[in-house]
Amino acid sequence: MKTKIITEIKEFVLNDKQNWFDLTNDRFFDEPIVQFASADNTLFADYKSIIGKEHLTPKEAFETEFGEGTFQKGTVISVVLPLNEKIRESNRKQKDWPSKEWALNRTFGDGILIKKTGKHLEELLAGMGYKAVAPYTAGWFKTFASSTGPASIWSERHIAYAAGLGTFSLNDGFISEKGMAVRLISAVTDLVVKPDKQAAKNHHENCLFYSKNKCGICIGRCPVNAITEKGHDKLKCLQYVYGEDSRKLAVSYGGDLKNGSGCGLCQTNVPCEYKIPVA
Ligand code: B12
Ligand code: SF4
Ligand code: SF4
Repeated sequence: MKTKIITEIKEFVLNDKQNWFDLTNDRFFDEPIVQFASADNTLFADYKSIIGKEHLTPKEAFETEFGEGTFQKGTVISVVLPLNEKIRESNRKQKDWPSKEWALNRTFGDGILIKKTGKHLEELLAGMGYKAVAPYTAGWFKTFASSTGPASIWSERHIAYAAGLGTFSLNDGFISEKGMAVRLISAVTDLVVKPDKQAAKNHHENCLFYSKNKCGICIGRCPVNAITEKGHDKLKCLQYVYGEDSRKLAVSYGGDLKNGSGCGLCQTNVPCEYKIPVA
């Protein structure tokens, strides 16, 4: 079952017609990584205190979609979508605003393919006789204001952490085997499979700043000083990444006003851009 799901998701992402960027003449996303967490993983309950009581457990997410009492046991499938080299490369040179490639990926890559992959997971599981919901794609998905800034009721990075796909970092970004310049999506299903192991000793292990007491290069990459040795100022970041200037920039490049340009300078031209930098 696991092999079939992994193979199908890889094929879907690599062959989907919308996973093609004329500007770079290449894909938006390269081959994904797919891993599995048990819905019983105690981390999901811990997230109620780590993130906020609004954050859903897999059972709550599943039952929000399919109704109370529908979930007994199951699995959370988490997918890492690595950004293509050409998009990453274009953003490495940037100092203030993201490159055209990065900004247009927000509209035509992130804006379409993250959710499409989630929907594909749902359809794939349905075809195998199981129910599945990708919370990020659901009509009831929402963000909320937590005590530390904007958060959501289904944090893809925390889900990926539970599936053993990587860890967090100084700037909050999730560092996977394919680095930080990745996007994430997941689904909860009532299919039960053997979960992947959590290899990390703690939730910061893949970041050089915490593991080796060095680096901090992302601090200097941030154009609005939203990153310091104390961490990431989400409100400063939010204003820059999705503020009015970012929206205007996205439109000037031919992208969508609503999605804005993003930024991601802290995800490119850094040692964790496309790999785990901790040897
Ligand atoms: C709200 C949001 C934002 C907010 C807040 C970000 C944040 N840090 O939470 C703002 C607007 C600032 C933002 C900015 C960006 N975002 Co955003 N955003 C989201 C969204 C919608 C929800 C995030 C969420 O729920 N956060 C919850 C809070 C609680 O997370 P946190 O504070 O980082 O968590 C900390 C604590 O839990 C703490 N902690 C303390 N004790 C413990 C114990 C344990 C065991 C653990 C695990 C953790 C822990 O460690 C964590 C890290 O410091 C997600 C999509 C999704 N549904 O997940 C995308 C998402 C996080 N964004 C993404 C991206 C790409 C961006 C941008 C690069 C913009 C762009 N596209 O150009 C910037 C990058 C900013 C940065 N340095 O991270 C990607 C992340 C990819 C990655 N590799 O990390 C996501 C996952 C979208 C996606 N589907 O791929 N974003
Ligand atoms: S650039 Fe360095 S300090 Fe910043 S997240 Fe990456 S490894 Fe950690
Ligand atoms: S996304 Fe941009 S504004 Fe936000 S922390 Fe990273 S570099 Fe700074």
